[in-house]
Amino acid sequence: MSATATATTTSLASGHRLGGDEFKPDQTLEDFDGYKFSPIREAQVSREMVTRYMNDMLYYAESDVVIVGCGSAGLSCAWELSKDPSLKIAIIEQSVSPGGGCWLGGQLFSAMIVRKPADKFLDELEVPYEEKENYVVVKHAALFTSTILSKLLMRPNVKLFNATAVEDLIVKNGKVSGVVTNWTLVTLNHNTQSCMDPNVIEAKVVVSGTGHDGPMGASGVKRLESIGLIKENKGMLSLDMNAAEDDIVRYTREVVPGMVVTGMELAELDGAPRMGPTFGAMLISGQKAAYAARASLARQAQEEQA
Ligand code: AHZ
Repeated sequence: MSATATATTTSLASGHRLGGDEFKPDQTLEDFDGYKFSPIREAQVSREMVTRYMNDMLYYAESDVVIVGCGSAGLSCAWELSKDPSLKIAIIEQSVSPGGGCWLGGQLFSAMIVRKPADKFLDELEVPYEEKENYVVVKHAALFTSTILSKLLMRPNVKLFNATAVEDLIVKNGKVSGVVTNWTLVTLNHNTQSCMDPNVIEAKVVVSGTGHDGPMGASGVKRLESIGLIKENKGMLSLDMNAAEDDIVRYTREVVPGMVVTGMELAELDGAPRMGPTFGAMLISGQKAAYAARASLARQAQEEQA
């Protein structure tokens, strides 16, 4: 063992930490020899996870806003809403991995195109990009997604429940008042086991951002149609980037009392064209959905006082 390694091993024992931001050219592979973790009991690990999760379930059983779907629109909505620390925000994502389609650009290529002026949203998040005349290019869509996710999850008023699916809505007197949830693995197995009942989260506002039709896509507006709260889903139209992005932002709204719809789910509801791999409309639709949710909360508070 080299003299440097001996010195570092000694300092490791006294609590010195390897790594850090700086490149240390004199540190070697041998410096990791003798690396020792603090002891832990297995039951302690279990208790730490379970108490946190159960406390979150208790706390978020009554949320101000539940966001269904953690794609680019749902994430952008959550980011905007989380700026108000008084709001309790739960995000429900059926996949283990949050982010929906925004880990990649079109046809599984890496870069993400965002048309101006939605680059302001990237500036706010400090996501770097290459500037072009009418649009910007983020070198990898995952750079946007990982940045917004990490900043969002650091906010104290946000909880992400992933691997959890929304199976239905709570509706009372024509107002959406929450969601019906289950572990996604259970949701996917309702045809193999009889009666695996779900759980519920009450919410003053539900924001549905489940994307266009697909295995679980557009599930919010499909349910609204099947229970007669909306007349019909017109179905997403063929691709037209220029028309589509403006349409999606314009259509973002509280569709029925207590339920705001954002992102590509709106294309199914309102018959908007798809835009393919340009993401600006998802970011701004998410942002507008947050404003619509806040307006709904304010209106409900007034109604309660009257
Ligand atoms: O897993 C879904 C995804 O992460 C999740 N989701 C869907 N149904 C759910 C349910 N419960 C819980 N019942 C559910 N989660 O919702 C997320 C939707 O993300 P997305 O990326 O598919 O949709 P988006 O509207 O945020 O972004 C669309 C991006 C697209 S699609 C498109 C085109 O096809 O032309 N162009 C763009 C920019």
